[in-house]
This record gives sequence, structure tokens and C-alpha cells, in this order.
Amino acid sequence: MTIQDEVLNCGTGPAALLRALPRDFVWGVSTSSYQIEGASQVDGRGPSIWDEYCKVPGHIDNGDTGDVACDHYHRYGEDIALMHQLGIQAYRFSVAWPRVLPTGLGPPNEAGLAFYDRLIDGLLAAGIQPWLCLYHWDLPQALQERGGWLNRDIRGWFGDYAALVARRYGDRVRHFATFNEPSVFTLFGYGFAWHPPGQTDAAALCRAIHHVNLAHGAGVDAIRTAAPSSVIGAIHNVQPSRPVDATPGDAAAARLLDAYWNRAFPEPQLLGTYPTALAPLMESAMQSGDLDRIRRPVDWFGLNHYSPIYARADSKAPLGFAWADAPPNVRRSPIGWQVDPAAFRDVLLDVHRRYRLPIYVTENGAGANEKPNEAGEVIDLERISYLRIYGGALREAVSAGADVRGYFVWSLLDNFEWGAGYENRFGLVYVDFATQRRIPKASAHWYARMIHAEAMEAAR
Ligand code: GCO
Repeated sequence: MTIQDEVLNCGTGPAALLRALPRDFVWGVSTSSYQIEGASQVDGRGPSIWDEYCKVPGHIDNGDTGDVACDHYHRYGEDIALMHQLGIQAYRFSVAWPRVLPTGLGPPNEAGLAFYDRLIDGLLAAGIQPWLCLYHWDLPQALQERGGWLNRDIRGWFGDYAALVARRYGDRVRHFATFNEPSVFTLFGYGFAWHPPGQTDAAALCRAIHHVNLAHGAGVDAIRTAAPSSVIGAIHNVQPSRPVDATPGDAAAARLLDAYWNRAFPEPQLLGTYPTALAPLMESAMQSGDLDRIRRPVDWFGLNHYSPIYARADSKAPLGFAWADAPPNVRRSPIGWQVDPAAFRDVLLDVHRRYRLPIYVTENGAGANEKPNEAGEVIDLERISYLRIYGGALREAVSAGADVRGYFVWSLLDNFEWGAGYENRFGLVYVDFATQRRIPKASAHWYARMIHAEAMEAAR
């Protein structure tokens, strides 16, 4: 199939599937503060744990940092204009806690708050719904120095931060999320030492999990009070956890990874219990009444999904299992992640059955290490193909009854991809980091056409 075919064929499959989606289905894109904003020392922003972590040689490929990133702090107007041209309907971003509260608590930083005013007002003027996430991993360093997620006081710190943000923006923002992928930043930060604060300790991990859950509950209450008409959710990554080999040991490892990765947050937040495998480990952090503090009513389930994950038994590992690569011979994206759209369909149906909340897919997309061709275009056929088949899986899930109301591509822009630095690109829009020039890739045009085709269909 040629690029023209790929782009012109909007990739929605049979007409019956095209009609599967609800009329007011939302098509968006997602980003996060540390990954795109840059301006790390501008207008009073305080340091975050990621600023500190990036300074340590060996932590990030190529010694990259988020100091400049996509310079979105200064170029947000151009980025909004791009979204507008593409017909993007909703934009999920995160607020950098240390930009609005440089030490995590105490007096707010007016210049930082004003940046998100400009961003939100610009989005609304362009007809794009702002979806605001409070925490996408950039904890103020000053709070880390007070113990960070291991200090139970963080429940109050986060609640105060949530109240500040909801009071300030709740007149213009309806959709709020508390946390993005809590299982990733806790497991990678306290279990595998791949993210800050770089620990490997099961007891610390469970403490951090419990405190994040308590902070979520406090955040929901604070947003609800400050902005009563808001629509509140949390964003979880849910990905089938599979044994790398068909052995009982690997099966047990996959069950444990499943508990940490897929259940440690949505189950207490939505069902009021911890998964059995983790409950004993939570006891030392638990106080009476905590599960009620965590299980606060929310309005939607944010689902991030890319591919299945794999585990292998490892009795010497701090958590009793090891993270494993997908087996050879599976289909993979250009950066090696497994491509398995049936897993996405099954996860959507499973999340629907378990939690009975409207689902918004808040991240899905494909990474590559692409470069512009001689004509200056980025023809990212593999991303288009990924988005097409995952879109097909989404439609199948909706046809089978899953209540899915929106879909956000990760990501609008190529950006700082954590430990991989700028090497792995997930954007619909290419960023030349030397010049900050943006080039919409073929996938951006494909996505724009698909949104347009859907809007025509919905209007029929
Ligand atoms: C997240 C994600 C993003 C990543 C994306 C690609 O947790 O929301 O980690 O921040 O950039 O998932 O890896």
C-alpha cells in the first residue's frame, strides 16, 4: 500500500464499525509537562525530581534532559494552532507541580499559574477542550527532600495542590485527572530503580503506592469542592501481564506484575480493596479508614495502553520477579514494543466489566526513531498502521459493549521520552530539537482525515 493509500484510506474498516462509536466521541492528543515544556528555570519554576535525576550521568540516554524539550512553554501558541489545523478536539496536558508551587507547598508562583491560564484560554479560543492532569511524574524536588511519596503527609500536600489548581482553572476546565500512570512511576521509581528516586525495595514501593492512593482520594475531594461541575478521573495503564515462558514460576511472576501494574491503583480507588497478592505488604502503611479515604467517587476511567508486558521468575530480584522482553517472533513497533491489537480490545472490555465507568483512552501510540526524508517530510507508515489497527480494536470493543467515549493519541509532539531521552519519537508532529521546527508527519494528516470522516459520519 502506498502512503497515499494509507493516508486516504481513513482506516476505519467496515462501515458497521465506523458507526460503532458514540456520536459525541472525543478525539484528542496527550502530552505531559516535563516531556514538552522546557523552560525549566524560567519564571520561578522550582526543580522537580526529574531535573535532578537527569543530571546524573548514565540515567538518561545521550545525557538528555527536559531543560528545553519542545520549548512548549514559549511555543504553546504554535502548538495550539497546529492542533487546530488538524481538527484535534481535546488536548490532555499536565500541570507541572513545581511550576505553580516551586517547593511543592506554601505560596504559589503567579507566573507559573499564568502560563496555564494562557494555555487554557488559547485552547478554548481554538475550540479545543482542555483536559488537565495534576501529576505526570514531576514531583517538586523540595517534597522529595521531605520524603516524597514515602511521607504520608503527601496526602495533604497533594490535596492542597489540587485545590489550588481546581480553584484557578475550574471555571474553564471541566475534565480533571489526578494521576497519570501511578503504577509506572511507583514501580519504576521504587521497584526497579529506572526512574527517580531510583530505589529497589518492596516495602518502600508499597508505602509509595498507598500514599499515592491516599493523595488521589484527597485530590478528588479537593477538586470536587473547588470546582463542583468538574468531571474527575484518574489515568491508569492497563496491559495484559504475561509469563515469558510457560512455566509455573513465570506464571506466578506475571500474576505479581499484574497486581502491581494493573490493579494496585484502580482496585482500591474504585472497588475499595487491594489485590490479594499485595494486601499483606500494604499493612504497615495502612491506617484505619484509609480505604474509604482512597475510594472516592469518580466520573471516568482514563486508560493508557500500548502493548502486553512480560514477567519472568527471579527469586533474587527485590520484588521476586523480573521484567522481561516480549518473546521473539511477535510483531513489534519500530522501537520494539509488541503490537497486539486484540490485547487492547480485551483490555477495554475487561476494564468496562470490572469498573463500569465511561472509559477514555488517554494514551495509545507508537514509537520510532524516524528522520525527515530529503523532501523534508516524515512518512511514518508504521505509526499509521499501528493507529489504524488499534482504532479497529477500539471499535470492536465498542461494538461488543465497552463504554468508550474518547481516544487521545500519545503524543502531539516528539518529546522527552524519559530514560530514552529524545531518541524515541512518539509524536504525530516531528520536532527538530536543534531548531524547534515542527513538521506534521503523515500520521498527523491521517489522524486529521480520520477525525474529519468520523465527524461527517456522526453528523449523518
Ligand atoms: C505515560 C507515558 C508517557 C510516555 C509514553 C510513551 O506514562 O503517560 O509514559 O509519558 O511518553 O507512554 O512511552
